[in-house]
Amino acid sequence: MLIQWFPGHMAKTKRLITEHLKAVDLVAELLDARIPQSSANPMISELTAGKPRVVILNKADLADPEATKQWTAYYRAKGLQAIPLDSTKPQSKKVLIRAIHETAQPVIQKWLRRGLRNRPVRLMILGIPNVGKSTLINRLAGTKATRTANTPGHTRGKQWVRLQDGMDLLDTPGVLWPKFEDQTAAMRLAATGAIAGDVFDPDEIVPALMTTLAEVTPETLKEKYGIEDVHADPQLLIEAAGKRRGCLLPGGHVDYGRAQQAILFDFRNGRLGRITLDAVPEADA
Ligand SMILES: Nc1nc2c(ncn2[C@@H]2O[C@H](COP(=O)(O)OP(=O)(O)OP(=O)(O)O)[C@@H](O)[C@H]2O)c(=O)[nH]1
Ligand SMILES: [Mg+2]
Repeated sequence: MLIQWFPGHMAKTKRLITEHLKAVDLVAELLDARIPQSSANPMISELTAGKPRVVILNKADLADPEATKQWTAYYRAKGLQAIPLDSTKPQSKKVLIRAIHETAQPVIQKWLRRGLRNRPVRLMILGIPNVGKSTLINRLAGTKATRTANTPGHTRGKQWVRLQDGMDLLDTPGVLWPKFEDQTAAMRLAATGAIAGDVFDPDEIVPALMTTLAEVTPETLKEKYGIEDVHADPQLLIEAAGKRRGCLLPGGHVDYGRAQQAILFDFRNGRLGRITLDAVPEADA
């Protein structure tokens, strides 16, 4: 599978993030709640070593609430703060500010012991493409227009936005590279839209998506596409879905290409309901 994230690009990203990390006290790691494992950068722990981290399961409005609960518990069991979020909703700001504040407590307490009061906690947002970084920054910091009213903070060359409660947010997120060597993860990233349509082949992605849907939510395939035998060959599942969605050629045969696009559209836009593709690893569940 062709995914364009070259080694040179990766090295540059790593340098940039490492550089930004020196200036922050904590990181917010954004994951896609539908695929927490697949949307995680494989080097995140290494990259952020030593910094408190809050895991944000974003797009939780599109994910299965029960699975999100399990994922939240999974991260908390690992000692990480974790919250589900729909950052398109205004209410998400309050929830997030509270979680960041909690995550920052060890840092704030350490400063207090050293007599440092009123020092703002600096944070940055990290995540793979399309996971919602800009939406979240805008939610926290306001639009560009409101932001420019803020005086840039302490560190030269970096733009900070003062949030409430003595928190400063770095105005540019760290864009992490996705887990493209793991084929299952790559498939799920493409299915959710994290990988642009021109660098993957629907003939690879959609059959794999159908197989996964048959595993995690067979009843959805029955309800939405009228598929009875979810264990049939994925090509047959796609044809059945195409028929149901009216993707037909003049002779009445299914237009397979259009059927694949319709399935992708339905999944990405929540038309199939709230679905999580990644299950919590068995041993840790
Ligand atoms: N349903 C839903 N959509 C979201 C949420 N957060 C972001 N989005 C949508 O996801 C898409 C990508 O969001 P962006 O904020 O642009 O993502 P990004 O991480 O900045 O993407 P890049 O800049 O390309 O790396 C947009 O269409 C957002 O509206 C969420 O919590 N729920
Ligand atoms: Mg962005």
